[in-house]
Amino acid sequence: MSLILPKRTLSRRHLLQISGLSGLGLFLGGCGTNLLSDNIRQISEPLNQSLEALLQTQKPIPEFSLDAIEPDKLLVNTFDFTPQIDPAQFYLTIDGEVSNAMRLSMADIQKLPLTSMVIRHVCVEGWAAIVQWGGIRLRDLVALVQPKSSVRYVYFKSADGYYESWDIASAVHPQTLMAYQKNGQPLSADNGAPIRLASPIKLGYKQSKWVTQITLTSNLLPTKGYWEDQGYEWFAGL
Ligand SMILES: Nc1nc2c(c(=O)[nH]1)N[C@H]1C(S)=C(S)[C@@H](COP(=O)(O)O)O[C@H]1N2
Ligand SMILES: [Mo]
Repeated sequence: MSLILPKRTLSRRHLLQISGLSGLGLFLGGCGTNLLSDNIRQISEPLNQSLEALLQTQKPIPEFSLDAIEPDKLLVNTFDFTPQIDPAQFYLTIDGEVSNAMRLSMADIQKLPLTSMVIRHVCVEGWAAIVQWGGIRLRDLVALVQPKSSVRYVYFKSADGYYESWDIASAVHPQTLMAYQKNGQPLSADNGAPIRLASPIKLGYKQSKWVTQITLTSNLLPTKGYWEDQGYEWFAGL
């Protein structure tokens, strides 16, 4: 079964609005085996006002052209091991201080609007690479779960034990993606398959690979991130 969001569903209007899309139907799959369809039916509130105001102020940063991509320069940088995740068994959980916590399959995620961008990835270890990432805007996922007005931070949990936290403004920036493609190809396991963070506004270590859970919170915990808890800067803006 697939579900077309009803016309008057505010979340759909807001999704289209914040994505800068128009007239594109948003189809969400799921056969009642996950929570998606039920949650979609319950969505009736607009994004909270503080988040709406934030979205209005955000400007995209300039991107590179496709011929600027440097395929050999993106080094695999993994602190421990590469999890092998079966995309058919995979679910991304989005929860925390939200009205509609969700569990999305890759099929669900790939039905949402795809954004592609060519940006520079910068690692503190002294290398950088221009990369094309394709995926869904994190702001669209945030809109779907209906955050409470208390939300200030976003936590990301990864399948290798990595964890990260971001400020909400950076998380809902129009070029912060949950990416499942790299340089026009499906993401490889080494680069974070089935889904990872990608953004031109944060250093490489903020860009969690193998993300399994996204949690919206009002507080920053004493554990802020894998590298941050060993002394790296938390904001890590570019
Ligand atoms: N889950 C997880 N995410 C991670 C890392 C990691 O070790 N585990 N390394 C980070 C660092 S330091 C960088 S530079 C980028 C590297 O991404 P790449 O391996 O796809 O080039 O992933 C980031 N995300
Ligand atoms: Mo890095």
